[in-house]
Amino acid sequence: MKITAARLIICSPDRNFVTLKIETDEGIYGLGDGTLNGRELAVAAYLEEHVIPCLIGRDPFQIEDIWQYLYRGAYWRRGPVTMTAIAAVDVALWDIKAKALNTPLYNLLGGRSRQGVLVYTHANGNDIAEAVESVQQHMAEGYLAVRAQCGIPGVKSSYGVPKAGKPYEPAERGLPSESVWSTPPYLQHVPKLFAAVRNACGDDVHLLHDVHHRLTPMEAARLGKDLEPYRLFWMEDPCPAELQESFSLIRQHTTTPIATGEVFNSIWDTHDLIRNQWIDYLRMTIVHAGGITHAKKAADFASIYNVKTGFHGATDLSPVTMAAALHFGTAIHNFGIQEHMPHSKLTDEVFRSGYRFDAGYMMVGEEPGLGVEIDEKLAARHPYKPAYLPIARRLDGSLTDW
Ligand code: KDG
Ligand code: MG
Repeated sequence: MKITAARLIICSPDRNFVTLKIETDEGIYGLGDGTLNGRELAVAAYLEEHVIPCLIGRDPFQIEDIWQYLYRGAYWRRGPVTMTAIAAVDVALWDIKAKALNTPLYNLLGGRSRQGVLVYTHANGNDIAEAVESVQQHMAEGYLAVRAQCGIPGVKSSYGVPKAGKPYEPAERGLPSESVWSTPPYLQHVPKLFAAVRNACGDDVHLLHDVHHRLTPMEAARLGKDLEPYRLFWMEDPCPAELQESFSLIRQHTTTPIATGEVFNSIWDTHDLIRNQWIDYLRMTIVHAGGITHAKKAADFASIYNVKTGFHGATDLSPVTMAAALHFGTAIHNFGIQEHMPHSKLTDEVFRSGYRFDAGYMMVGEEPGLGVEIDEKLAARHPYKPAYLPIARRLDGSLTDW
């Protein structure tokens, strides 16, 4: 089999997505997601100008060799743009191979290890009462695990809280909006949120919280300790992770489990965190970390140290990535949980997928490959619109991590 063409479908069915379609001489094609929220066209240009011309004529079954060719062959390594572009190619090749062998993708990753993939979704509210109600609503929908975020008194546009009753979507049209951040009220308020949620929702639901990189290691240690009575499933991204040893300090002080890595793009971002057992869950995701080929190596490495996966799955990861993550989670042994933020109706019309939600779990379909089709005509009716993630400033005006 030979790759005969590869092209990009860039569209905005309620939010922006970059999708790579790779075609072969046998009429089989594969889809890969190349969406990097707020930086979409950088990946598109990388693919268009530097990757696609090198793919034509290659054997799509040589997934490992093509991965190494795009990674080592570029000389310049890593980075979110490069690794997202490589992921788009990699996932499309796995899709092609599974379709050619007429089997669902999970069968190429070791076969089925579990019936369904445990997922968590997002609950949020402007205040604690609204957030509690939102957790209860998601439990009523069947979710067994829920992330809870709420507005913090005195903090404008708190992370994770939707504006004007819309579903939560951080990227906004126009230049980046500015939000305000203040750590002391946040540290006071979050334990109160989880006290109220546990009290109203009982002991059985798994509760998660995303700190979104905003604390210092010592502040995160304090928060982890204060949350211990509420037995969280995890505290996510407690502080920025460029300095992996920061997590040693958090770990010494708290038994609240820790998840990190949604902004990682390589196994090299994770190895101190994993081999020192400073984290419990790895958030690094297929689309931003070189695809299935690289994520499998990271997950296997993590498995030696009892670290499980908890892949990123916000709406900026397209249904193509969601399907890839679900096949991956169905197959690997050290799967932990998968984030599931449902896409809009329009997104799901453009990307028709075979997966479905059932009583707290996501089930992959049995279609060959990923089980996702793209409606290119509908996609063309929703062209790309520039949008950016917000930035955050402290009360004194200085820039901080959003
Ligand atoms: O593009 C950025 C979002 O995907 C991110 O802010 C969402 O932190 C996030 C999460 O855990 O879903
Ligand atoms: Mg997060």
